[in-house]
Amino acid sequence: MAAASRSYHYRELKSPFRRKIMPLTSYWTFAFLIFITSQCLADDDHEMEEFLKREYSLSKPYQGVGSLGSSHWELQGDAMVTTDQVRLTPDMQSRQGAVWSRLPCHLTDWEMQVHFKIHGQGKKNLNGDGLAIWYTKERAQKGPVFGNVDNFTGLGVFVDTYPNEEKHLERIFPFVLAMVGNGTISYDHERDGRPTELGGCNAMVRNLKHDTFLFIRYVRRRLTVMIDIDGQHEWRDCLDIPGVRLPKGYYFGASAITGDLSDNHDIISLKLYQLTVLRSQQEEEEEEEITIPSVDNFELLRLGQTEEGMSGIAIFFTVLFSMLGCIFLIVIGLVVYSHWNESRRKRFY
Ligand SMILES: [Ca+2]
Repeated sequence: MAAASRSYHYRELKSPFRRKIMPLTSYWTFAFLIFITSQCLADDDHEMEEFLKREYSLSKPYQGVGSLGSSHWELQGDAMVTTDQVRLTPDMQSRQGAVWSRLPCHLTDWEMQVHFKIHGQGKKNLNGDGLAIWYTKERAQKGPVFGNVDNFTGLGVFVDTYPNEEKHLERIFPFVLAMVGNGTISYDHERDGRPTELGGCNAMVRNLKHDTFLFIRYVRRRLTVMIDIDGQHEWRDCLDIPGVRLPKGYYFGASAITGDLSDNHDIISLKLYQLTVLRSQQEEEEEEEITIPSVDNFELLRLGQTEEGMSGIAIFFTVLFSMLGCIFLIVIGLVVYSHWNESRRKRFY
């Protein structure tokens, strides 16, 4: 039932939450479906409406993208616009490119639909490195994490096409993975981001004839990622994590990088929908301002914050007390030595 409610045709429906007008004869079927759906999707039982937000969306014909000031989107690095796509990197070695929204997003609940394409000459596992979709404080900076900066603040959803860590044979690549950073956590490239991953799924997305999509939904602090890569127009669950706290006012972006191995990393469209969710008065009151990204019950993030908080003040006091201790010991030593020397002299005379 859940799978059925998530299947759709792109031409008429772009989201599982798009409302349809039903003929009167279908009323009872509709009512029955609503009842069943509400029973199946315990978390989706709140009424939702969605609106495409053009200012945060990127689609053909990419008018003005990349030129100064005339678009909501900015190109960075080797990224290029063509009539059919925004090419983040070409299928060439050592390239890095990105496209970034110029506007900070202040929506509480949203949904991003990513239409992308990864293709190249490289045979299986001789291609790299993948692309990333971002909702971060930082924007338009070059770096090692799929072309973006490390120690980022916010959300990253990665389509990792190259297995750097050879040991984990049980994981099939390409692999889709989500990570939340608070500005102090590093992405472990050599381990394909495993130490900091929130969850993920494998996704055979390279060199496909049909369209491939990624769906990122952030509603009521729940992060859901789904993929549609089989050409069936059906969303497949990838990860679903409650208690994800993301501040407002961050930037959407997409980036990609190639190294010794390469691929064409293309964005065909980024469509951002605002979701209006009905909240109870109690929920509204409990809603506090989030300033640092975090994930409930996820230790790594908290550890990162503690380490950061300690580093400045703790190091200062450790050094200060160590120095005071050394001076104290030297003074005691000198006093003992002079006493011993004096008593020795007295005995000598
Ligand atoms: Ca990798």
